[in-house]
Amino acid sequence: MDIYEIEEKLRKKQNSHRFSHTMGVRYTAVCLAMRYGQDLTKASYAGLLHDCAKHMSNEKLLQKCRKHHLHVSESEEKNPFLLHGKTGAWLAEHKYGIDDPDILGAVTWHTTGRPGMTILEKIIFTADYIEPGRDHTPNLPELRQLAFIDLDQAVCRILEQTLDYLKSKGGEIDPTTEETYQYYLNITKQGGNHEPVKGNDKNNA
Ligand code: DGI
Ligand code: FE
Ligand code: FE
Repeated sequence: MDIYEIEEKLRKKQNSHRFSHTMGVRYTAVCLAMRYGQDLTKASYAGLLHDCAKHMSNEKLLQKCRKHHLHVSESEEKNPFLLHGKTGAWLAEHKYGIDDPDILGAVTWHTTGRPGMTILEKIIFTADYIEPGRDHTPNLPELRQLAFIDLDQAVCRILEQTLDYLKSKGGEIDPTTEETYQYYLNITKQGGNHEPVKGNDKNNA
C-alpha cells in the first residue's frame, strides 16, 4: 500500500485530534531523520503508522493479541493500552503491507522504548513526545532543542519525565520503560559504559 493510501485510511479511522498528532509525529520524525542521516521514507511510514492501533479499546487490543499469538506480559495485561504499539506493528505488517523490520520495530516500541533502540526507533519514540501538537508536557521547548542536538540524551530525559509522571499519578510502570531508562541513563552519563553497549548493537547511534 502506498503512503497516500495509508494516510487516507488513517484519516478515516482516527479522530481529528489523533490524526493531527499522527501527522505531527510523521513530520517531526522526518526532520529528525534529516538531522541523523536516516531514511526519510522509513521515518515517514513509521511516524504515520505508530498509533494505527490507538483507536482500539483495551478489550479489542487484548483480543487481537490473543488471536494473533502476540505475547502479552503481566504489565500489559493490567494496562492493555500499552499493547497499541505491538498490535499496531501487526496491523502495519498485515493490513498496510509493511515488511521493513526497522519500521515495524519503531511502531512496536514507541510507547515504552527498549534498551538498545535503533536510530529510527529512537526517532519515533522522541517525535511522539515532542511533535508540535503536544502541549501538556513539561520542558517541551528544551526537549525539542535537545532532540536535534543529542538523541540519546533526549530519549533519557523523556523516559525520566514519563516515569516521574507515572509515579506522581500512581500509574503502573512497565518493566521495559524502567529498563530503557536505566540503559539510556547509563550510556549518556559521563564516563558511562558507552563503547561496549554500542558494540552490542550495530544499528545504534
Ligand atoms: O499513544 P500516544 O498517546 O501518542 O503516546 P504513547 O504511545 O507514548 O503513550 C503515552 C502514554 O503512555 C503516557 O500517558 C505515558 C504512558 N506510558 C509510557 N510508559 C508507561 C506508560 N504507562 C504505564 N502505565 N506504564 C508505562 O511503563
Ligand atoms: Fe502511542
Ligand atoms: Fe503517538
